[in-house]
Amino acid sequence: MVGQISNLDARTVLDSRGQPTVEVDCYVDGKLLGRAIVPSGASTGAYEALELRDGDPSIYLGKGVTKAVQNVTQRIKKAVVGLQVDEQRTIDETMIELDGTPNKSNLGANAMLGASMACLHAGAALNGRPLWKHISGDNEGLMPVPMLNILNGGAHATSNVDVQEFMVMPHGFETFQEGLRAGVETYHALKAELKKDGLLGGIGDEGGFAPNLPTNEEGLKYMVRAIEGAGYSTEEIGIALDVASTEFQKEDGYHMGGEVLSSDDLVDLYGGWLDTYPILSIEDGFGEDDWDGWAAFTKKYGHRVQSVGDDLFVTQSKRLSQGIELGAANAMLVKLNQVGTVTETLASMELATSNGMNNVVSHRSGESEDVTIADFAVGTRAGQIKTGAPARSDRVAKYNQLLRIADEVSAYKSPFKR
Ligand code: 2PG
Ligand code: MG
Repeated sequence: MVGQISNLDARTVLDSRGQPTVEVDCYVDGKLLGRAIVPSGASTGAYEALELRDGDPSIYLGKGVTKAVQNVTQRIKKAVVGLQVDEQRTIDETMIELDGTPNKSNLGANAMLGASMACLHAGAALNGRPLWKHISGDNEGLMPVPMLNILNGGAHATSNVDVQEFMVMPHGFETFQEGLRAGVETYHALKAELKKDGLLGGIGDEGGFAPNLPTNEEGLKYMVRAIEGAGYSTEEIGIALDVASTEFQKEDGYHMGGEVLSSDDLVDLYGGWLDTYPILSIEDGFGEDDWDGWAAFTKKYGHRVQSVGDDLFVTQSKRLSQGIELGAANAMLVKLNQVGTVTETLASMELATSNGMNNVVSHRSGESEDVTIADFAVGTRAGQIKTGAPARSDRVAKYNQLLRIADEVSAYKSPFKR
């Protein structure tokens, strides 16, 4: 029989923040056919699958991943060697069973996802197909509309801006290449605008500028200035926000802009922003347990804006089902490491789509040269991807991979085209 996993190897490598993370190699019939690096978040949701860290403060400040690496090279390897590498579901189910916990705390979601993605790559290589085609199967690929995070705040910056991500969405273009170019030119225009005002300082974890601003709304104003400064209209390029509000939700409410706001206050605040700015999408506008806040907002404004659950759903079918029942959101953020296997990610996406919701494939704030999510977005026909600013190779690598894929896939259909 050909096509069987003959070995899994793993090691500690570094992510874009200089933190250790897991890299896995998948060997098939004695040959190295697939490799993947696991990303890592900073604004992680409480319901995410567990990222296994050693916790030894003398090594990488407690963030070492030697146990996770060992879990790949010993327990996971033992369980999957001999399986057909292109039977992704069997491989993932074998690992899930071996782990035996609801949150992957036994093997570690980082160990499991590394193995899962390395096998996915190896399966594609075995069949001589590009990864996106291996994922799409009989379906055509679809280029995603990119969300470029050009202004960083929250947990990804040291500024005073609460909103974590101000992204541009070039939705009014015919091709991915044109859309990306418009987004990149807007990034450069933002730099010029900030420079003019003496606000150009460092950049955040995802490559966007990270100025101190008097208010969150000031960030929105800069976004419009940047879009127009680049010579585009707000009809062609919209704004997407990731408020990441779980980060500033305390017992007494949302600590935002120096005030303490209730869920209702936030609904009104976002409503006001929607009236004034070309916002197409708001992610994590409410905290991960504030189901009522989510449902109230989506009920009132869901016809005007994409309401995206990240920390809320953590890419897990169980949480998503609850959200569907409550009408909590109309889109799901897709992060493979929140759930820990390719198969479970695909199942959650399918559940979202079959309930009329959008999927937005996403990077983590800690990334690497691994570009799996670029192919994943095209192959699953998600239609949207957020993968940072066009700055630093950990972010740019994804856009460059999408540009390569765009040589073969031209379909580029924005969910926002009117
Ligand atoms: C998010 C992500 C990615 P992190 O909140 O959507 O931008 O951030 O990886 O830090 O959770
Ligand atoms: Mg988020």
